[in-house]
Amino acid sequence: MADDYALSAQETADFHRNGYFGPFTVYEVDDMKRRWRRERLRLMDRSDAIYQDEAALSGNTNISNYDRHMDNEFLADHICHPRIVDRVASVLGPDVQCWRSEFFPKYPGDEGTDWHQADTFANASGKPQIVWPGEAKDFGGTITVWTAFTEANEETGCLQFIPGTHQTMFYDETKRMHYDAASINSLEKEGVRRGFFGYDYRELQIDPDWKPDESSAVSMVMRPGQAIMFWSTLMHASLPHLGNTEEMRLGFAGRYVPTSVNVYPDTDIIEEYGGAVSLARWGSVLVSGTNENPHNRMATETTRGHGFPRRDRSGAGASPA
Ligand SMILES: O=C(O)CCC(=O)C(=O)O
Ligand SMILES: [Fe+2]
Repeated sequence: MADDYALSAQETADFHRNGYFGPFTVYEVDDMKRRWRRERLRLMDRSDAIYQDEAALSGNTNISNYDRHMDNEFLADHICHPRIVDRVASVLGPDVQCWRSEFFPKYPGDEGTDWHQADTFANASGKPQIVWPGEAKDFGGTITVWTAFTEANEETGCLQFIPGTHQTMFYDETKRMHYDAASINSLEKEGVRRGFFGYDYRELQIDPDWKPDESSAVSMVMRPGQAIMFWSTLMHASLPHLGNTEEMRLGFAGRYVPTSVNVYPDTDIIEEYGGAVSLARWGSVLVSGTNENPHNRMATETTRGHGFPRRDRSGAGASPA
């Protein structure tokens, strides 16, 4: 393919060692800023969003930020972007689905996100949201591609990673956390204001006395339009927004797994972050290859009839030197 963005052998090796790859450019800075000025206004109209339940509409729960690629054309094209999908497919294989997208806003003064790892994503809901087949069942996770729609730096609240931590879970997602909306923006950990959207992620620690090795943490400073891909099982967090600038920090995360993974098995609602929504209009998006998994429901177009542009990587080989 002329425009093949697959990872090189060296980049793939780096990804497997560190648990992340990037940042890499999806849009040039000015292009991203121009697009976001337009899309942020369009997104205020939720009339075709797939979650119309009261909890989603109230806007005080994370669920209101889920899966807007299902009604917004820019986000639909974004999760299918060749610069993202080729890189993800070079790790996951040719048959890839995007099962969730989420906005992560940090407004001036907001706390950072707690250190955490996610394997099945039962962390907040209590039910596994992704289940890998066979041998991989005990250890799965998803590849998240987090794109900075605005400046993400140590003042606005960039992501932080602890490289190489993606192979061992320090949290048990079968334990329960307790949601308390009043705890938002009120907790401090090791001198940094961090929380988990109304939960305290430390409640899931396997060893209550363990602490993440923050001395090894690296900050992922990103310009608007840059993206980073990482295993959800990598130890990750974000810094608080210090409020030195009025611009919010906004990340948009797409979550990807092979089509062989079962998504939302045995459930027709998502219940977490103090809200619940029906999955009646949800579908996974096949971003590359084919789906032969009868358990998964695929959406072929947005609720406004825009088709998801699928990547076909079957003919992709090594790029000519
Ligand atoms: O943006 C953040 O603060 C957290 C993002 C995150 O945890 C994720 O994308 O999985
Ligand atoms: Fe996360």
